[in-house]
Amino acid sequence: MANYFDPAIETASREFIREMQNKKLVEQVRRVYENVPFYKEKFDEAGISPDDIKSIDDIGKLPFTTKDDLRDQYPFGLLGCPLHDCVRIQSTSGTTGRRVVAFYTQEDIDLWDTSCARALVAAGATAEDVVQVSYGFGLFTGGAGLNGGSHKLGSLTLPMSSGNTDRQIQFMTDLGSTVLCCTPSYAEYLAESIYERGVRDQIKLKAGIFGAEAWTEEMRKDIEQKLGIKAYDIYGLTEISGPGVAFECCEQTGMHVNEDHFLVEVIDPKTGEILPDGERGELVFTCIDKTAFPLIRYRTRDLCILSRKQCSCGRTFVKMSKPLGRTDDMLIVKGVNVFPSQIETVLMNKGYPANYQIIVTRENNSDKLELLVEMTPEMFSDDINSLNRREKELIEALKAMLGIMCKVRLVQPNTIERSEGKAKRIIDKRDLYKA
Ligand code: DLL
Repeated sequence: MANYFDPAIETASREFIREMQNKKLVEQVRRVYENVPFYKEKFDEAGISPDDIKSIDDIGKLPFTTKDDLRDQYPFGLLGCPLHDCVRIQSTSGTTGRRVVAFYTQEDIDLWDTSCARALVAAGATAEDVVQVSYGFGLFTGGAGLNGGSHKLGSLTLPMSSGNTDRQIQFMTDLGSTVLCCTPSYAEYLAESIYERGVRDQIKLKAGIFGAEAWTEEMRKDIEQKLGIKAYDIYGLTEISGPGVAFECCEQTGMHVNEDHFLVEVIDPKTGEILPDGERGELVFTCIDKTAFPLIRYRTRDLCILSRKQCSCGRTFVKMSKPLGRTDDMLIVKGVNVFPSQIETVLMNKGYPANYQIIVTRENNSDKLELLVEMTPEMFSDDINSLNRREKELIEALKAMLGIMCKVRLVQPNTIERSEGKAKRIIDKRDLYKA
């Protein structure tokens, strides 16, 4: 039987949702025009005044916000309120290594927590549950988001963060965790570790909320079967708040977008034209009631399909498909966003040529990032010690840039295959976007 955290909103009529969105959008557009010089300039340039936006039907008149805008406005240029009204930042890596820093007021955190509480309830959680949050804590939004949602719901919350698998399993068995929140690849790894330790009969899990990276229906079935749970997808991004922008319900056929906070569109990534429901395109979000980081028409670079078909769970919020790909070359490795341009920056800084290959694999449910790097003829030597030293130096510089460990293999000059067209720099053997 379906359950809701905010029944009046989650099952509201489309007319009610539309009216609420109209009102919030009109107010938000005025607020950003008055408070964010970046938006004033952007709207002025596009010849748009806040008076031109009378309802959500006018959304197409507004200019997009892009990842490049975030980079150019780093760190304070998109703030929608005085800095002293903010209580938190969260962050993620951006293109060319510059971080995305998102700000939150207490009200922004409250609406984010509510979004995550809705996701938990949709996965069957109640205040009686023990929620083990094994997403990373810190600047990454995963831990903070689900932790906040679980508090809001009143569940007993285990803020485990990721890693330390022995401790994860010990708490899971000793405290009787019933809901697990982590990346799908970590869920797979935990499942296997539980079997290896022979404690499968001691776990009480009934549901899992897994997201932050692409995962397939095959992975879902595998995790569900191994852990004896229902596995739910959850979507979000730091720029828009974090996890909980959209969440799956009992139907498990796409994620309901929390439309009272986030207006969603799918556009043609080439022309910017709004596409009808059912067509695949780039997801675009507008934060209609956030204050500190109020992005307007933010282009996510995630490719998706929207559906407004009636859902058996009773929720009326639009559903987005699992992300079906990206418009850029961002990789998500161990839940961490990695841009090839970050890797290239490190290589250039260390004097290597731009002949490299990034190979991503998944072994024993754990992502592995390997980098093949060509040396210049001057660097090349058959002294093993000097090669080892070089590899170690690169591994450390990459760890500092990306936040994760990768393997580096230095290869002789002119050994990486040259391409006649676009260089094939990324070989992702995981094949995750086939949902
Ligand atoms: O990954 C927020 C999050 C945390 C979502 C925990 C769900 C659970 P970022 O680090 O900013 O934020 O990365 C955002 O991750 O644009 C997508 O490309 C990808 N992504 C997030 N959720 C999913 C998902 C968090 N369920 C980027 N399926 C997004 C596929 C996802 N990709």
